[in-house]
Amino acid sequence: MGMRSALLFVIALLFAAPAMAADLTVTIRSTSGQSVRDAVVTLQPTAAQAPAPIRFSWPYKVTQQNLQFDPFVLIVPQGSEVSFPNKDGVRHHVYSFSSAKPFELKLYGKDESRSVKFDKTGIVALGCNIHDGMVGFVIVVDTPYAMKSDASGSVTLRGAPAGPATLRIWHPYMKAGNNQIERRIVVPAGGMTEAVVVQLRPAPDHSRSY
Ligand SMILES: [Cu+2]
Repeated sequence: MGMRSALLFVIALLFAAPAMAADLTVTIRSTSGQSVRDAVVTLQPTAAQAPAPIRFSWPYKVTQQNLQFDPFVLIVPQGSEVSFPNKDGVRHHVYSFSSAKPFELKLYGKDESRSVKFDKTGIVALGCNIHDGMVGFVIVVDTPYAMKSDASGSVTLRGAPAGPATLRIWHPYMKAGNNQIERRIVVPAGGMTEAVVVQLRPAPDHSRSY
């Protein structure tokens, strides 16, 4: 690349960057003061977005290992193909009754995998016909601004457009309609930090605590 084309390339990059992109950090605690992990935070800007393929950095995969779904909560863009590899020495029979994607993957064994395409947005609760204790969730979204909270209860959505938006926080055990709370916010150009306190029900799956 010559000097002149290199310069043009840099200028093109500068103009390609979205105007006033902001970072939004959300920290989620329970009413008992615990950091809440596995909460799904999504931001839906009110202004129409240019349609672009949404891609997340994590694999679109739910492994069955040690009689659990791993990860417990997976966020994928609408239209994604998710693989369900079995790493256990026993067979699993993965299913969902959720309206966003009812499906059934009949019994399959160790080191076998199946996949499912999630074409509608929504919450898809996963279960196994053989092992009642296996619980998991696939969250199908149509926004690139989506992430689940880490062990410190925190999420940072990067590069969100400044302006009005709807912020949603979902957790499988949240005491709220549809396990979700919703806030209308205005994302400032300089970014923002939100602290949210949520009320949780006890986890029915005793292998996890919140
Ligand atoms: Cu199973």
